[in-house]
Amino acid sequence: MKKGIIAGIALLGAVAMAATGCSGGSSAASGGSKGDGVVTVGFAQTGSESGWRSANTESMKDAFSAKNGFKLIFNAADNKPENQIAAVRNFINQGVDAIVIAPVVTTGWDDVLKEAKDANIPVILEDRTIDGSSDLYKAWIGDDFKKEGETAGTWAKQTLGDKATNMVVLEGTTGSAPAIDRATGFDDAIKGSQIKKLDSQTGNFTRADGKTVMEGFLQKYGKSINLLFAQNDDMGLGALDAIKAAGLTPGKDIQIVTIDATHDGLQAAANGEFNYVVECNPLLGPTVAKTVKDVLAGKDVEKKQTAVDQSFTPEQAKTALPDRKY
Ligand code: GYE
Repeated sequence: MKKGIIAGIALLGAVAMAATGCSGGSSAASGGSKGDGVVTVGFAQTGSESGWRSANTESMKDAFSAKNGFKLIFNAADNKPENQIAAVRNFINQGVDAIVIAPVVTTGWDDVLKEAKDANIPVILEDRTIDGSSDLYKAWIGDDFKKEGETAGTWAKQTLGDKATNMVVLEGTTGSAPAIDRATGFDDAIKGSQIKKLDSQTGNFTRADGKTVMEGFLQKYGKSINLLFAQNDDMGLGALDAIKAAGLTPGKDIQIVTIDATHDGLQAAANGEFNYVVECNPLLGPTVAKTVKDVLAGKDVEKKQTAVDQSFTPEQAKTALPDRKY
């Protein structure tokens, strides 16, 4: 088994991945299929909360296609951890060849992942990470959420940090890795600045909740809000409605920084309504599918495979928009 440190950068499909660490091969040396050449994979998706999620689901379905030798059993858990654990148990009972999970939250995984291990079914995590032993899964493929938060926070500090600034935060799903890590990265980056956090509440990564929570912030703090950090584009887009309804101009009266860089997010930046957008690449399907095949073939795979993300000013968003795939 290879050890530690950055092993290389692989360009796989549309995503540039920086890979670190390495895990051992799978015990399923048969190549995974039950003799018919088709690899059956259960995919436990979070739900359908955002534009990012739609793009991720599409990328996964494309990569795990029949044409590529897969039978995909897809489940979306409506962002309920208990639904997702039930879906994984169901995959185990069906005897699938491999299980892919985009974990809604970081906790509660030990028992069901041990059950998968006992059943000799390899588990690959995509998108979100979990707490607990990394022996319970073969690999994780996703984005660096802490770094995304840091990038957003660094922009905020450089743009507004030397004058008294009142910030509100729309958090993602409580207990999810991106909500936890983006907050940590952002808060670290604004340390020593004059940015004060007035309030921080979950908007569950959705437009509807982003709007409702922003309405509450505006009622409570009125015009004293200068900065909004929305942990994803969708909540920021929902907040735009609330800000306009309050008679304020987004991007001017309230500066806005978001994460994801979906087409709609970049469009809001190009319109001058978002001031800065940090990318989180959802096109992980090809890398996940390759990793599943390698694990089932008994090959060593990189344990941690991280997509490389960019960030966009309004001008850069205008340039990027025509080629944006999601
Ligand atoms: O930022 C958000 C989605 O886990 C990185 O989940 C993902 C996040 C993404 O709903 O839009």
